[in-house]
Amino acid sequence: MKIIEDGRAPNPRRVRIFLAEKDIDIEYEQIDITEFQHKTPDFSDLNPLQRVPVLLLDDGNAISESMAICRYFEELQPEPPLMGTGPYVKANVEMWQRRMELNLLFPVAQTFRHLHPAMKEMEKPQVAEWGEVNRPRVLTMLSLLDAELSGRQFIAGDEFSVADITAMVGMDFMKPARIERPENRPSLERWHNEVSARPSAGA
Ligand SMILES: N[C@@H](CCC(=O)N[C@@H](CS)C(=O)NCC(=O)O)C(=O)O
Repeated sequence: MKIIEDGRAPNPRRVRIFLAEKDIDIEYEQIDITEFQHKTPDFSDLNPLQRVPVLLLDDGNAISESMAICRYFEELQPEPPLMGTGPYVKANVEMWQRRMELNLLFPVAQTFRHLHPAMKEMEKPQVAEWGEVNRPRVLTMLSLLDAELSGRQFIAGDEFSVADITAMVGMDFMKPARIERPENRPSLERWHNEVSARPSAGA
């Protein structure tokens, strides 16, 4: 079993943090997406969408989509739970995870992909206007999060979860996306400092 990834990219980082939280050791194979190594026929057989990360199982099955990979390991090793336990908490974690993916990580990534010169070859066509549309969406989400986090420790409640992982990776990816961190968001800063101090954040 191994994970094929590019260690610089945000989605593989989500999976690495998830596995570090669970203390799961796994082989990683690095490919360079800037050299289009994810566009080869062999890689496309594993993931026809040509994206990293991909989890390759010993039986030859391949799983892509970061959350599907995380789900596989959550089922394999439920402790510590990162996707909740019981119907309400599981649904609440999923709700926040999806919000963080669709309303934070995605607009940060779109800003990066459509405005950063380094993405010119990978994102075709690069539509600068679409990049600019997404920048304020990030800031709107961060304001909402600041208000939410004034009332609880983590994104989905009192326990660290996969929603925190997606949110932290999204927020950290603002730097390469050249989106300035907003000032005067004390609860957001408190939360970001706390999750960044966990050993898994360096995975
Ligand atoms: N929804 C996918 C997104 C994966 C994704 O977009 N990966 C990026 C790296 S963070 C990638 O492979 N980019 C290559 C490309 O755009 O051609 C997931 O959650 O894993």
